[in-house]
Amino acid sequence: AAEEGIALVDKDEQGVDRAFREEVLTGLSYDQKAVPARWLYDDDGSQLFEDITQVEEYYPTRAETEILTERGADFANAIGPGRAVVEFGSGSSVKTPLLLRAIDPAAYVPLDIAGDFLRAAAADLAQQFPGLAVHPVEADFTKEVALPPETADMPKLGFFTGSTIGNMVPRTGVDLLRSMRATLGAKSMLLIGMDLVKDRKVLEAAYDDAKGVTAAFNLNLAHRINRELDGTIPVDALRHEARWHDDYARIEMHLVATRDITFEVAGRKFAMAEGESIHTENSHKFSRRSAFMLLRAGGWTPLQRWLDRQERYSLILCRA
Ligand code: AVI
Repeated sequence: AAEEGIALVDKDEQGVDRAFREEVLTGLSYDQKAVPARWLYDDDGSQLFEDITQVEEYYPTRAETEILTERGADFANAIGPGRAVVEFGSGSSVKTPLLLRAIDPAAYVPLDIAGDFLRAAAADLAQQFPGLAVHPVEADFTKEVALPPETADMPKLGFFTGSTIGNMVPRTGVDLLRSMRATLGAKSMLLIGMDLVKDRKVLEAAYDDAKGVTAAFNLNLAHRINRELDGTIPVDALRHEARWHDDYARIEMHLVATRDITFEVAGRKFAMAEGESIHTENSHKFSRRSAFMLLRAGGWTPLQRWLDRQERYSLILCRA
């Protein structure tokens, strides 16, 4: 059964996430304004991201689901039963049942920063797998996380889907992989999704869908800043933009000012000239070599790699 979960997010007396305030204020004071992408995921943002995974142009979720659906026997062989599956940034955990059914784990530990969303999803999953111990942990998984004591003696399998590693610059990605290794322990494995470099038109469309769901996801960050940090950002003066940056092999999301604006956040004043932007997300894309190099730098040895039929996306199994 799902537990209440352990709250590990640091909030002040007003319930404001301290790290959110610090990182927004710092990021808005840069020449190129930037807010780390993890702040896109409050409860509304997490729901909007789930909506993105359903839009026509956004292929990564479908490609990854296809691999998880069709390669169950491979995973069972390569991973074996009895592990505690630790899912980093579990969200609504829609892909999780595919893996759990394939490998027969001893426990499931979803980690996510969006607490309400996490607990609802964990309860749902516990219902689908009545015999499985489910221990949700509300945590910022960019740092080492203390796992529930019930899982102490079980070998772990980290599960990090969706190519979320691509949302980090390589240096941060390496730090995260190393934290994961510290969280999971010496005998652990990691199954990680990594999206592949491809035609830039396909990539730009995936991050700027015709229905405007990705735009709403990006703009939600400005709404969140206004809601949680006493912000006065005129959201109607911002537009969503997705740009491919070839040297960095990444899609960048920006909120671009459509006119000169001034606003306040947490009592501090900011200004943006027309055309200036807040950089809100990077989504790096990988080749086989660049993926393996990043994983090795993070302390993981790649063992096996699977692609979807159209070869747009990869799932890679590593050992610590
Ligand atoms: C969660 N992450 C891997 C998504 C991505 O593809 O970079 C977030 C996203 N941003 C816009 N669309 C999807």
